[in-house]
Amino acid sequence: MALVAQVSVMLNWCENQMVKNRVHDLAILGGEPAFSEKLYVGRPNIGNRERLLDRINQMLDNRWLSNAGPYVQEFEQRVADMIGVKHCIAMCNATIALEIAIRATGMKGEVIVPSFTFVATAHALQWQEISPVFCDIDPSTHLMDPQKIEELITPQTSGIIPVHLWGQPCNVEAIGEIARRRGLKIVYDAAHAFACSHKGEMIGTFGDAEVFSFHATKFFNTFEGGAVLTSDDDLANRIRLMKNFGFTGYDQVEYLGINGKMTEPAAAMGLTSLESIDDFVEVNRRNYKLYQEEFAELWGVRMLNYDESQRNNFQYIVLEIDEGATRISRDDLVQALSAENVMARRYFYPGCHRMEPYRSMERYRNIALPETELLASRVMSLPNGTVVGENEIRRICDLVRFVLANGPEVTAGIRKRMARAAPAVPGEAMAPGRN
Ligand code: T4K
Repeated sequence: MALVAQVSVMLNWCENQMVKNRVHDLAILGGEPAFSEKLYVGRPNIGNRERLLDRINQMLDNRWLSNAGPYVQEFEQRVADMIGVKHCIAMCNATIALEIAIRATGMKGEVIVPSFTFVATAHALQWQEISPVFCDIDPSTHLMDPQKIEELITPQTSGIIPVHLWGQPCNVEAIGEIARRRGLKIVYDAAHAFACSHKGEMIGTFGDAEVFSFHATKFFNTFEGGAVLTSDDDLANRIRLMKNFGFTGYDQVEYLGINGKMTEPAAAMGLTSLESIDDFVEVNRRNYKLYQEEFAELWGVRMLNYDESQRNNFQYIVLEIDEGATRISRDDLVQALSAENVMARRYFYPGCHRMEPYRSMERYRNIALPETELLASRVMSLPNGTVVGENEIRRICDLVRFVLANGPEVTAGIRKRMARAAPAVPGEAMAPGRN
């Protein structure tokens, strides 16, 4: 965190001549919102509409809407080629893809996962009555700490699900070595990491299998969608059968299966998104560089940096707010920004272990995850993608600076308003769980 004087910043924006030079100009304290429309984290990127609609029309003419149709097959082939794996099995979403990969790799008993992740990572295990064993993170990367994995292994441990959080690669070498030595399976949750690489190899090629998410909020989407990638022929075959009820032919079922299929419209969107993927990444990268420049010298704020020697999708703009230095909490900053229609998010507050069903379960009662707890209290994400440009980003950054420069006053103003609005209800202003 670089040092910079805590000076009062006057916001003087070209658009609408919006000026905020007193704290009471902030929308949370009664002023006008800086943006007339909400700026979301996770606004979908849309590729070439004409191409998408052509594909959808073709699909309607063909009357082939699901069940391994031509678009799904083409999409799977293109993704497998792009990543450099033998098999890509497209699915309806990444949560089901994780569940199927977990089952197909034979995980059971206990599986080690980070708590600092989207709750789907843990739920994919618990849904199958496999216990997630939460591992702490390395605070510099937010990724699961391999040294701590080893300490959590018991005779019941069958696997590890590390998460390439924010598109950053996990320490695949150290985790792979532990798994080999201790006879454990690895399925990487690569929900954030499509189009990212590690030491020149694409994410999607590591572990027994990797799972991408193509949800609407990801920089690359198929509306809803996901995929399992693997180069293991037997595993791929099991996964293909399991995502289609276990059918091996008409009227013939070989496995307990489920319905995890991707639909043709989703694959049509995926093929169209693939045609624009380089543009999406370039926009994210350009925005990321701008945020980086704007936040370079902001006392008490650390922005997560990506390793630019590797491929990255630069989707997530992640800040850590050190309240001791900024004199305003992350939660108050997020509230102040939301009132301005900058819908910053507290991904991944409060950590899975503090969500149900885990927080009420005996086995998680005395769990110690100090780095996860600290990070969950500090972290926030800002909007990125094709819906924000230079003007919006400079204004968002001006707002962040303005709020931070007036931290104690903003905090006091928020408390005063809260006390007036709800004098009898103590506690958090923001609901935990959804952040
Ligand atoms: N593993 C990890 C590490 C993950 O992050 C995720 C999903 C998964 C596994 C599971 O993947 P999927 O099964 O979903 O494929 C969102 C997404 O729903 C979720 O996919 C994603 N991670 C997570 C990080 O973010 P929420 O609860 O934040 O969604 P929501 O509805 O609040 O939307 C986020 C923002 O996006 C909103 O502020 C509005 C905007 N938005 C959303 C949608 C759906 C739009 O502007 N347009 C839209 O169509 O979970």
